[in-house]
Amino acid sequence: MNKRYSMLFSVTAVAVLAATLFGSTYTQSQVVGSTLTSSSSMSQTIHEMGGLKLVMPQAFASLDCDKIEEGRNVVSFDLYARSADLPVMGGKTYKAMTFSGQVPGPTLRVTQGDVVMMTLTIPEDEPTPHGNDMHASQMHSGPFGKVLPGQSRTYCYVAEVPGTFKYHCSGVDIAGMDQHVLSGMYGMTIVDPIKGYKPLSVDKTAVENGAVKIDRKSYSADAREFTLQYNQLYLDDEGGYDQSKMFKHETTYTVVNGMSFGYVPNANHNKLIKGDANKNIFVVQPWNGDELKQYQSQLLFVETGQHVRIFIENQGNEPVFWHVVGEIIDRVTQGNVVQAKGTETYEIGGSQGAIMDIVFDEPGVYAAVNHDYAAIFTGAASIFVAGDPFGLNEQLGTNAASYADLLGNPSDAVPPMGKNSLEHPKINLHGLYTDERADELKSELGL
Ligand SMILES: [Cu+2]
Repeated sequence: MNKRYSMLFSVTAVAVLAATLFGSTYTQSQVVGSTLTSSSSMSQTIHEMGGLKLVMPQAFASLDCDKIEEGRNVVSFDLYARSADLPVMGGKTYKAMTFSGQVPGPTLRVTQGDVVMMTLTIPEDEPTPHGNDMHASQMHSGPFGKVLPGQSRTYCYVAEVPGTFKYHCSGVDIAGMDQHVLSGMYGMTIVDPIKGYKPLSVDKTAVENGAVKIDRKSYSADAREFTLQYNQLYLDDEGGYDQSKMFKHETTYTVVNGMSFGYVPNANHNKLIKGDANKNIFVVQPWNGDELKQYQSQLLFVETGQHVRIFIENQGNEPVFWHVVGEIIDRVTQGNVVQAKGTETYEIGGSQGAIMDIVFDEPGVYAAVNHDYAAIFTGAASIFVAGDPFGLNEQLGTNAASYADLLGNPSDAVPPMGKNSLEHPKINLHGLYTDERADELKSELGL
């Protein structure tokens, strides 16, 4: 468990004694919505108290934004909070809470040693305060606290440790934190190692003079990159957050980058591959059609023989048993430490990240799953297509290397560029974005 959380929750046990409590002007229904059905003692107590404020100034002094050492690169990261109804499968919507109008929130990418200057703004019309806890920092959300509607607050930290890290809303001084995070207020920070990523070597075998030998393949650190963030939705019949389901681990949907089955074929793929838009290759097809709305599913395209790096963050409440059907994960890195090589599945616990390096050798369709059947069948199956397994190049008379050139990759699975990133040939709008955010991104992406 993240040390900040373990500290918070052990403190929770003696909350009344150890914390400085204060009254809140926000009612419980404003803080947590009207869907709180559990009267579970401790979180209920925190809600009733209006939140927790932990005062430990010595242990968690933040970096003074006015006193940053010369020579450090400062990266500004501006977020705003926006509650909105966003779609889930079955033509319904749920009561989402977002950073900057999207789930997950924008991905921050920095280099080890950079200063992050994060500013959270809460618009006047937001129904509740919000906070932010960035796991790439080494201080908890207590001193940052809740930011009230109409206000903004900034804090600074040095991103000392490379890897992938969660950031998330800390609720209203922790009250409602579960609701805010499980409704969409989470995102990822990628901290690139100061010396860049390590080259990848993969041992294969080859027959030489009638004998089997190791045939080591080497790949440069430069890779085509993706981000996949896993979470759950726990919903009541009206699309509100159902805390009693969360306590019982009754997942309504499993989401990858905010959506269930967000990376499966859409009508255009079906037309190309099956010759008929309605002949679905994959049976669970949430938004089929030609309109290419931001929510419509898309596929993840890679080349064969290409170094692919996938930044994963488990934002949720359940473990992720990360597995690619038909592949072996060539390397798993956490922080800047290689944890595994040549592994079939790698477990990523809640609020934990990992960097997966894979080379897809054969053209084909590969499903990246959380190999927990409850997760697969509620949304955690994402399709990678390597090379040209359907012979589309011949059909279309193109000599593109793969479908990435023709059809493009979805914007919500593509991280900002880092020093070892290979540029995606084409990027399409795709993601759990509000219409306002989708319009902003369209102009950013030049679509
Ligand atoms: Cu929030």
